[in-house]
Amino acid sequence: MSEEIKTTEQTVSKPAAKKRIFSGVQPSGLLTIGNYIGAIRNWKTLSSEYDCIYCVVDEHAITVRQVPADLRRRTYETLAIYIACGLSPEDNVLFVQSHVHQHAELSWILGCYTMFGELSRMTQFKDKSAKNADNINAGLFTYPVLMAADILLYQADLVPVGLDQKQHLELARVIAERFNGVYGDTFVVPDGYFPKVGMKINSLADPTKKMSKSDTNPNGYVAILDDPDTIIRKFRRAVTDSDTEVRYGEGKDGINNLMTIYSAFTGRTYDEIEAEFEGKGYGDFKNAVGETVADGLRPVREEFDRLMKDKAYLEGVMKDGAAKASNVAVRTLSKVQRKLGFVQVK
Ligand code: AQP
Repeated sequence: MSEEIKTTEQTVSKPAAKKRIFSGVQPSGLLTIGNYIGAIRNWKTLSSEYDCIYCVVDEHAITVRQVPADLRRRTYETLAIYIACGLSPEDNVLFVQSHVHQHAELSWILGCYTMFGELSRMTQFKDKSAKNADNINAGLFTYPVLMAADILLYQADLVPVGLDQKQHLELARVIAERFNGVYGDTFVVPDGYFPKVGMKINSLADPTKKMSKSDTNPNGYVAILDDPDTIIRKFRRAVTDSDTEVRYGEGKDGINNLMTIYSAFTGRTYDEIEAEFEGKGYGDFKNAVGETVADGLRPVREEFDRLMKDKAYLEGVMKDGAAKASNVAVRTLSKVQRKLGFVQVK
């Protein structure tokens, strides 16, 4: 069963029953519970309902200097985390961005349909430029164009991301609409999918800022692979306020953040959490959050350890995933090139 999406020059076959999802994580550090709650956990939930393509976006990672050996190791690790979080390679396309060269090619083309002013307004560019003042490279500036290429290449209907990527996703929609406006329907205009709880998990060291895997302060983030003692210790140290009541409210960024994390791991509402910790202090609450997160991540860590011992298996997944992804990517890029007037010889 397939539905034909009409374009001016060609029809693209897509399954009628299942819409397509694309998302990815940069192997730019140890994946955090921000990546987990804001993104990967939801990918698993969506996996049965959608046709899912999940990528390790290594080309994005080099917008910030990476140590080659670390980048290589983290690429394997990120893929292993995807699988350990329950994304089976049989039911999802799992691959590495640099293995499908069409991402970079489409990115160049889309860059010619993206305005300098649009990219200048991206808050992530401003934040990352401030953090990497000695390396404000053009890739950091055009990062959202590559992200648009990632998504549009697969004609994705839905993109599950955290709040920090909302602005980039909106730009991807603008680029798709602009291109479609000039050349006729070419790209599916994607919608964002944002989690109900945990759209933005904040740093434990500074709860007014997003938790980031590239944070230079390891107490700011909890890595998915941190051992249980480390996780519990980091939560015990989490910055809160001078109040003592576990209650969600204004001026309580630290507690609000911990309640969001606890809610994401237990499924409990804020009201239920307040009731659970009524009459108890922050210390008890922090311990409970730490233990719950450590327990929740234990199966992921164990499966990760098992997978990392089998590099050949991971490489097989990468190869197979890249072949499947390429099948779609080739078709989209060729359509785009034809529409642009590039000569194609067979
Ligand atoms: N703190 C967060 N809360 C909720 N969602 C988050 N995501 C990242 N951090 C949080 C979501 O995870 C997905 C992958 O993100 P990414 O690795 O591609 O880049 P990022 O958003 O820049 O994440 P980091 O951890 O902050 O990476 P670095 O430090 O390398 O820049 C996205 O869906 C993102 O929304």
